[in-house]
Amino acid sequence: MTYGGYTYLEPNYKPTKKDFVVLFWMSGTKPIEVLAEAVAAESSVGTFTKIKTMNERVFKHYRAHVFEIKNVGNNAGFVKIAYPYEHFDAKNLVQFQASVLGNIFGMLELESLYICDIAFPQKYQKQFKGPVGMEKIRKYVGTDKTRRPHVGTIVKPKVGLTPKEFAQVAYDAWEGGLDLVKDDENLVDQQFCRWRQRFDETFKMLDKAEKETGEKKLYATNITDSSFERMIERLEYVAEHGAKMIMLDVYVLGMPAVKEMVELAHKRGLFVHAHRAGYAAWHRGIYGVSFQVLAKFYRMLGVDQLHVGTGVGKMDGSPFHIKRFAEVVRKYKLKECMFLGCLKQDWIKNLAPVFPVASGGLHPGLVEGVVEIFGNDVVIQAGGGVHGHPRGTRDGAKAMRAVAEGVAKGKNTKEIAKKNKALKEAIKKFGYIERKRVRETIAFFEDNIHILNRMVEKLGLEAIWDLERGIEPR
Ligand code: RUB
Repeated sequence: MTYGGYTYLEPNYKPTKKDFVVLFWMSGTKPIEVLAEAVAAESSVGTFTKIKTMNERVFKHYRAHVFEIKNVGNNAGFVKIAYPYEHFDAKNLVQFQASVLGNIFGMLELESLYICDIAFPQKYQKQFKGPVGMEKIRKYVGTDKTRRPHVGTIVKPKVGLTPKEFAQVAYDAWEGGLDLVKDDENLVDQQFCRWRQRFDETFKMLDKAEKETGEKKLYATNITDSSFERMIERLEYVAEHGAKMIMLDVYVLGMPAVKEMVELAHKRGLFVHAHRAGYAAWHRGIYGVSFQVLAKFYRMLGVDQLHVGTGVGKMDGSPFHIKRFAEVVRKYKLKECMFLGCLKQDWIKNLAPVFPVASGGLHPGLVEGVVEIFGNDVVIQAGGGVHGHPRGTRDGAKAMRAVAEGVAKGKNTKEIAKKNKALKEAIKKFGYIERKRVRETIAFFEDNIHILNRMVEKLGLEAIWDLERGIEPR
C-alpha cells in the first residue's frame, strides 16, 4: 500500500531507543492501512502525491514508520507509528506539536483521530531541567517523614471576593489545618480583587497562620496572564516577599510560556502549581489528545504539582485511568497497557516526580477513595467540600486534615469521625464512598487486565471511553 506514492507501512520495523512512539486511534472513509499511511505521511515527510523533490536520503532518515495496526473493522483501529529522532528540532516542543499534533487532525479521510499516548525517548528528555518536584515540597512543608497526603483548598466563590474577604477565607483554611490555599483558575487580577492587594493580604494571613500553627503553609497565587511582562512582574514580587509557590493555568498558557515561567520560578526558588483548565477540550471527544500526553509534557516542562483528576469527584476519569495519570507524573518506569491506551515510558532521573493533585468535587467523604487511587503521595484539594461545611471553612478544613491524616494511617473515615465532630458533620452533609468500593473497582481492572486489553483491541476507543467515568457518590 502507498500514500502519495510512498509506503510507510513497515510491520517489521522495530523502534529504536531514539524513536518517538505514538499510539493513535483512528477511523475514516478508507481502510485503516490507508488512514495510517496518510497520518504517517502528513506528520513526517509526505504529501498527497509523489513529488520530484523527494530523495532517498530524506525518505530514509526522516519518515515515520507505521509498525503496528490493531484493526477493529469498519475502517478503524489503533495504530503505532515511530518517528525518528532526527525528524524533530529536539530543543523545541512547539515544533514537535506542529508535526505530530498538527495538520493530521484536519485530514478529510479521517472521521476520528485520537492520540492515546506518546513515548518520549530519553535523549529528547535530556533537554529539560525538569521539576523541583514532590520531595522538595514535602521537605518544605515538613511531611517528608510522615508522608501524609497534603490537603488544600481553592477559595470559593471562584471569583468575586475582595482581597480582604479572600485572605480571611485563606486564613481560616490554614488555621483549620490545610497546607495549601490556591486561587481558582479564573481569578487573576480583576477589578474587585486586584492581584497585588490579594497577594499582600493573603501573605500577611499566611504569616500569621504559620506563627499560630507552627506549620509551613503554601499559597499558590495565580499569575497566569497573556502578558509575559505582567507574569514576570508578579513572579518577582512573590519571590521578593518570601512566598514559595505560584500557580499557572498551564493548558491555556501554552507550552512556551509554561517553559519560560517555570524556569524563572525555579531560579527564584518558587514551586509551580499547575492547574490544567481547558485540557478536556483536547482530551475528550473523537478528535484529540489524551491528558496523559499533556501530563508528560508538563513533567518535562518542570511543573511541581499538577492536577490529574480524582476518579471519585466531579471531573471525568475512572479510578484506574486517574491512577495511571498519577503514575505518569510520579513514577520513573511505566508499563504498556492497551486497556488504558498507554505505552511503555521510562523517565530520566532529572525529571523528578511531580506531586499529583486530586481536585474537583472532592469533600472529606471521598478522601478514602482518593488515597486508594493515589496512595499517600497526593495533594487533596477541596473547594466546595471545605467551604460548604455546615459550620464554614475552618471546620471544613479540620475535617479534611483529620480524615487525610487518619486514612493515611490506615483508619477508616467513620472511625475517625467518631472523635471528630467537624468530620462527622461533613460526612452527614456530603456522604461517603468507602475505600473498599474503590479498591474493588481497581482490583477488578487489575485482575482482568489481559481480558480488558483484548476487549479494547477488539472494540476500539469507545470501550475505553465507556470506562472513563468516575465513581459517583451514592
Ligand atoms: C475545584 C475546582 C478546580 C478543579 C478543576 O473546586 O473548581 O478548578 O480542580 O478540575 P471544587 P481538575 O472542589 O469546589 O469542585 O483538577 O480535574 O483539572
